[in-house]
Amino acid sequence: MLNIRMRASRGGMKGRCAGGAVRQEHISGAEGLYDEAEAGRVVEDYVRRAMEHSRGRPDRIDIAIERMTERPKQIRALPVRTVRCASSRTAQSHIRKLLAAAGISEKAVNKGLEVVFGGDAMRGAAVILAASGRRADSDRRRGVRASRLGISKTAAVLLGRKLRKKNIYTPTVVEALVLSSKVASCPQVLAELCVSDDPDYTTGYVSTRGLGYVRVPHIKRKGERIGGRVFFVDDVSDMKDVTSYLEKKPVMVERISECRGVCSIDEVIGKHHI
Ligand code: PML
Repeated sequence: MLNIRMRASRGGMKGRCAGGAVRQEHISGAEGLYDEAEAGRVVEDYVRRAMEHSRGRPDRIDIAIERMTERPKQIRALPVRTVRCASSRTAQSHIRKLLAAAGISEKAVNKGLEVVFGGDAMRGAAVILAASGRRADSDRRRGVRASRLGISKTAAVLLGRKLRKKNIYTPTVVEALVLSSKVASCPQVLAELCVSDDPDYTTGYVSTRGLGYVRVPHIKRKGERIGGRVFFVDDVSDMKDVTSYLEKKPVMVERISECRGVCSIDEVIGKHHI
């Protein structure tokens, strides 16, 4: 099995932004776990996606193809729903309630909101200790990147069908759900908060094992360049184990859960799926 990853960017200097150098602008990215026979088709598809992205034409596309030496762990996708939300102010209140329901302290939530709305673009996710609110990722600019993840063909077809029924089928939703399902399968992770850094994409999510993948519309205002991801972890976690699982362990979504439509925040918080 191969892990194929694509990252398209424009301008700047990879990995450096000190001394006045301009940081690379991220255009798009994608990854999955595939059989070797699919490599050619997937690379072609990724290059086309990178070239045709609405954020503009990249001047650099990095493709990495890596053979997995370990069989992927098979997981079930988180159940999906969308919380009713009409403004970014309501979104903030929903985020607080959802994270509190997962046992994240107010201190840690404040820190998480600071990361995603603070405007400091990171390539990976910030890791925050759920009780103390302390940042636990060692490289603050890079963070931790959930990777070596994918969805099987059968699961992708089933998921596509379920998401279409709710009118939310897009590659963005599928990829975010696959990533958040891997993140939630990491035993030390209690919750994830995500706000897209795409200025035109205003739906984010909070995901937890208990509540599932909860989409939050209007998490930011259109045109805002802010965004980011936060993984909230148990304070006693060994960060080496967490990072190694999230970045290196191959994980494949093989089964799909329920996809519901729009629910009120009380319905979301009052009804746990496990
Ligand atoms: C991203 O990858 O930029 C974040 C995507 C968030 C998707 C939220 C959704 O629409 O379900």
